[in-house]
Amino acid sequence: MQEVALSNELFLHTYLYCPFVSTILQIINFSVFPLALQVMMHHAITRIPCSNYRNGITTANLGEPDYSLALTQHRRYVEALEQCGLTVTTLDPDLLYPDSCFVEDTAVVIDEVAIITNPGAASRREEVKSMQPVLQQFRKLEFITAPGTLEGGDVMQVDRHFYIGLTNRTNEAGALQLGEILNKYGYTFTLVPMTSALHLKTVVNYIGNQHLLASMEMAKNPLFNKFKILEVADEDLYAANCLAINDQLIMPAGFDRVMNTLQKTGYKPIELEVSEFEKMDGGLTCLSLRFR
Ligand code: CIR
Repeated sequence: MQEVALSNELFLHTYLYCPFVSTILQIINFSVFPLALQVMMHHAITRIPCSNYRNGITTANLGEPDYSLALTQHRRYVEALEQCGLTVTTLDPDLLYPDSCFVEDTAVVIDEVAIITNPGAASRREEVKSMQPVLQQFRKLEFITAPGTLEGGDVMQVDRHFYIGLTNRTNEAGALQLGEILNKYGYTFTLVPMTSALHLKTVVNYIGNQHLLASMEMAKNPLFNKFKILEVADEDLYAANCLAINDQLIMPAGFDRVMNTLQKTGYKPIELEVSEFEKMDGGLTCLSLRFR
């Protein structure tokens, strides 16, 4: 794994500093390391689901989650992140907040700083408090403040650019606060008005090499014109939330059509069972914060 990581970093440097070689390498390299243009991540933070996890917010209509199965699936998720080369900090369950295993929503972590969010869901707003001392060990902190609201599930990074979804959870004031912080560190951003999805990354995810995995609706959005889009049919929508991490792509198990599309495009996805998180509207990206 370390060797692959090294080779990817070397590739990234060549890509950045030598444009001609980069074009050739990009063509050859994609067949070997489809995700090689992704920035390498080193750390992840996760939180074990709490025993009242079933009391979290959901619109899925898939029945109550099985707590013991959720714990098993969470353990396998952490193992998968470790196999992708990440050092994982796993936090204890937090009984006060049934949705607290979905840590992605509590922060946006960039190389320079961790931005603590202000979740739009009232029942989740205080989740951020216990994340602060954890993230402080890695980064200095900045904050999204009221009246701004923002959840990490609405933030999609593509290299040095960020797409920020405007949803019921993330309002324009919160998105613009994040944008201002990002600009300060030399990143750019685009706001993405959304109609129905819970979060932006519920329906569109960057999986490296200029590829987006996207719902039919997002695939038509002119904001994403410059990407190569792999469309996900409405009945497979849950699988639009795949997790590209270092040289790997993790996808939810049981979506053969999406698996096929990804394989034909050169990916070799790792499947994970996450049924008990789907029941609570959570996907693969929601379960961790990942950073360098
Ligand atoms: C919620 O509704 O907030 C949780 N039940 C699911 C959050 C999923 N998070 C994410 O997509 N980033």
